[in-house]
Amino acid sequence: TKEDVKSYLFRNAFVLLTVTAVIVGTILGFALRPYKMSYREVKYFSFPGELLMRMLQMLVLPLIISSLVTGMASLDSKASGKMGMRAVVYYMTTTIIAVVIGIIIVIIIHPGKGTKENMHREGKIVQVTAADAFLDLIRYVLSSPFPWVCFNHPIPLILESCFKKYKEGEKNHLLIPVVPFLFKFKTNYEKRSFQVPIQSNETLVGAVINNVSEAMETLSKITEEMVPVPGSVNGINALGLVVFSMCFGFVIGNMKEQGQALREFFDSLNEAIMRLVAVIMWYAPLGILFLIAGKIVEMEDMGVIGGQLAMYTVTVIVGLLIHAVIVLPLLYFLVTRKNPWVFIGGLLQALITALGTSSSSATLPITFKCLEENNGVDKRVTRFVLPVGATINMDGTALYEALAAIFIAQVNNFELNFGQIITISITATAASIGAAGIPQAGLVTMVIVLTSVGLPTDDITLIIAVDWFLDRLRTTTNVLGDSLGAGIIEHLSRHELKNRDVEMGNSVIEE
Ligand code: DAS
Repeated sequence: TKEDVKSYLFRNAFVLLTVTAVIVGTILGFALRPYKMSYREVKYFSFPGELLMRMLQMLVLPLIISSLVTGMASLDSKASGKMGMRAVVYYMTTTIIAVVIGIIIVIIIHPGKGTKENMHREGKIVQVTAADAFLDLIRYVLSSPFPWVCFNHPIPLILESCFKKYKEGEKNHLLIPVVPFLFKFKTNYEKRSFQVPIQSNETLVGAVINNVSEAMETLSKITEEMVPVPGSVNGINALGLVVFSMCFGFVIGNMKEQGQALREFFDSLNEAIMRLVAVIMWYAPLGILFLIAGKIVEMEDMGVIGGQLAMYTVTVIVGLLIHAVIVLPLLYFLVTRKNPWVFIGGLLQALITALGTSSSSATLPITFKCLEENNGVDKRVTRFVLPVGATINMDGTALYEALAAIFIAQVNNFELNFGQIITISITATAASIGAAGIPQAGLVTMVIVLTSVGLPTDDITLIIAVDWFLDRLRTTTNVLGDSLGAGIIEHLSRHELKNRDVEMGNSVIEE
């Protein structure tokens, strides 16, 4: 019908606008570089981009809560259990595949040449035994499955002091001295006193929050500070909030009439937030344009980036492309027998937003919109899996961390044995789960991977120059992984969803 044609054009005009924004932003950025803007000028110039970032951040918190509560409330325990299992299996499988791709690619291309001369660095390698590495790993897994350490620009400052301290420590090959230090550094630096889980028990206890508003406050801190604040570091308890929202949703889902008011409240809250998202989406192209242009204006001169770093960048791009363009679409096709490219086409706005913001969390509102509206994914699935996926499922980050660790080994002429490569794959997986969905979080959790095999953590500084760029690419891969995952999980859960529909008389959940 005429209406259909109109809405089709409307949607495509929007995609076109977003793509144009990326192109214009890139051109504008390069065109303005010769003018060598000051830090202050760049800040003013990037203002429209920062505005977009803040608008998205504003919605993330209520979106996570309302979507998880309504998502859980709309499923019965059997369906949510099964869906949860499928999500976990999907997350683990794709993350491990990503890590393997990263490792294979970096070994084949071999971007690191065994000399750090032209990389202006010298560092000593701390040898660790296999037993030490194993202990590290166990301790890491036990002590901080979700170390919500969040860093912002300029990272070198923070890392440098961390590593200095780290080197002075007695057991300098162990990770343990580093993690508490990161947190301590955070507290000293900011003189803020909110709790950060450090020990295993604290992390686990932290999953049960004792104060909802406090947990929300810490979560909003992270998003608030995604706007670069020099040297800011933050810890949050998002896990607690996720767990609370899920429990709450589960309970009101089982409350029959008594729960009706709350179900309707959260449903309507979710709906209201999504309407705000729809408005923001119209502003998104402009914001993305300035986010990209601003970043290009302020980035370091490309001439500084040496041959090895250029090779490394290419290697990461190849790895991410293989995962995002071949593996994930193929997996989607094999499971659903549907055309993955049609699905990915519907996600374009979310992918470009991820590219512009380098944050899966900030992209979350747009991801919701694309999946539900363009791809028609069941809301019970998106609400249930997206908030969790955006925090723990990071294929791009996992691939990147394994690849970067091996690159650093190559640069140091450090022969990795098979056991160490396995250790890297396990810690890279853990580090990607632990990384928060904010800009450059993966760079920080990489400390875990490097320490596990005794590589010098100082060498993270070798790759910082290109990280802002690679971060955008891995974030896009992360968002793609979450989204295709939602499609796959919906397909696998179709029977449970249908049964539930029948049970609920087909009208309770959706409009
Ligand atoms: N940029 C992060 C994200 O939002 C993760 C990372 O730094 O790797 O996905």
